[in-house]
Amino acid sequence: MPHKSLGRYEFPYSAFMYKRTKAITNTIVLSSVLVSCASAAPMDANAKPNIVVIISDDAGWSDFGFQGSPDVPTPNLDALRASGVRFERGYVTASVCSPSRAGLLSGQYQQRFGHDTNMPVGSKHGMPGSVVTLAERLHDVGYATASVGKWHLGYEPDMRPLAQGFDMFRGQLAGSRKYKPYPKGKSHANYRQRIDDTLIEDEAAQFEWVTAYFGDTAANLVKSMTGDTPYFLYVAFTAPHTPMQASTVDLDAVGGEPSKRKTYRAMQRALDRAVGNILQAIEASGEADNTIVWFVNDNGGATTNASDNGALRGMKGSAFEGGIRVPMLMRWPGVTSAGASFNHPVSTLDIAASVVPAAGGGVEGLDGVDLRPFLTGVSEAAPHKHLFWKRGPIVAMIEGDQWKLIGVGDDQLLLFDLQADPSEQTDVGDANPTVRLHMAEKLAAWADAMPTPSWFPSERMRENQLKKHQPDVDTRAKERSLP
Ligand SMILES: [Ca+2]
Repeated sequence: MPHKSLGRYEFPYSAFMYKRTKAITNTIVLSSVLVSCASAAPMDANAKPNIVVIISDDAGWSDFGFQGSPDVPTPNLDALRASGVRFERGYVTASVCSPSRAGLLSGQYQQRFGHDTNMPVGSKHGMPGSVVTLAERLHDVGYATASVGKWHLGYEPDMRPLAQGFDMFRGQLAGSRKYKPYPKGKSHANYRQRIDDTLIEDEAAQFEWVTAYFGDTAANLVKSMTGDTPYFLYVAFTAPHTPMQASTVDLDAVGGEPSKRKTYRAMQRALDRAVGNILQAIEASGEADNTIVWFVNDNGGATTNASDNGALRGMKGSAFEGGIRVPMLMRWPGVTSAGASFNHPVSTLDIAASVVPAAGGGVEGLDGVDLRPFLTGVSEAAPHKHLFWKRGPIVAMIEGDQWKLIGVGDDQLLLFDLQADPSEQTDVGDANPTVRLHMAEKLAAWADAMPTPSWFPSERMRENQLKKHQPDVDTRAKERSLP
């Protein structure tokens, strides 16, 4: 395991050179000069790839142009899709924000460290400092690392970004916040933006809208990355998570009568534009050919934000596909083909398992699969034999491309044939008792091997989880009534 230390890393990089976002003018001048120099030099084909992971929050399965949405245009993300692969069956490791991020950033099933579910704002719980993160693995092999946007992985000092492998943090600790600046003179410590670990006292002097701020900040970081130091940039937007807030410009642009859906569409518009800024900065850096870009939504469309989960059953918080199967794109020059589609199940666990070895780092303890041979066609098999989920009273498992088992409480097992029935309408357990039994044993063995969760969902959330997997919750309206 890489050495784990607390506190800021003493990493002599020049890449992340700007210290204050309001010093952007200077940064741009400086980095344009450096970018020009870098572009003039021939690129080393063996150079370690830059790695950019971009996350949206609570978006619906259908709510992107590249997912076929008729009313949510996302031209920038569509361009990313056109230049890389779309994962038709991309899964996150949890149906809610915090454990999903814990799985992605640790590269492990987050249950291994008791992080099964969300923790309250300001809680002492979170992803333990002892977990070796993707950022730490990359940092150990020479990467400059930056986290921008929503953290939501813990509030204690040893759980914050600077203690989890990131050289820099430009974001907030809490899982959501209002989109406009907080006023001066109030605390809002968990919600307010930070520069590393220092609260921005006067947010209005820094930005007007937090979605644009995250995009601009990430784009400026890309511009500041120069020379031989590879970088890992993790950008977690809060859009389109509640509160439902959109700027007048975006509301006017999407048109239509005022409604929650209209606001949601405007929030997606702001998200796509901010992602576009990042992608543009990567292009302008001259290093797009050596930069991996991953885009993924963190969990299913939320019950509260007017998202559209399309044909998938369930929403955020559910083990049905609508809670855990998400829009996912990736561009990896030399590995992915432009416009390709990948049909086998993949997981956000595979991000670390794919990029860390490409960066020359250690993969010990990672739960994912290196997707490169599957994406290049070296292997035609499915990357995963099994994928597992567990949160509160619900457990689930996918086997191969076909079968999905959901365990509800102590006494209910639901079996679905995802190939014949991707919307999970018909429990086929009684018709396939051998499959059900075999999978139940496998799932129980996995769940039993995990430690007791470090904290638990509230009793109300637990009850909602049980209810939302019952057969009578068979409409979107009923799903929405159970957050
Ligand atoms: Ca979320």
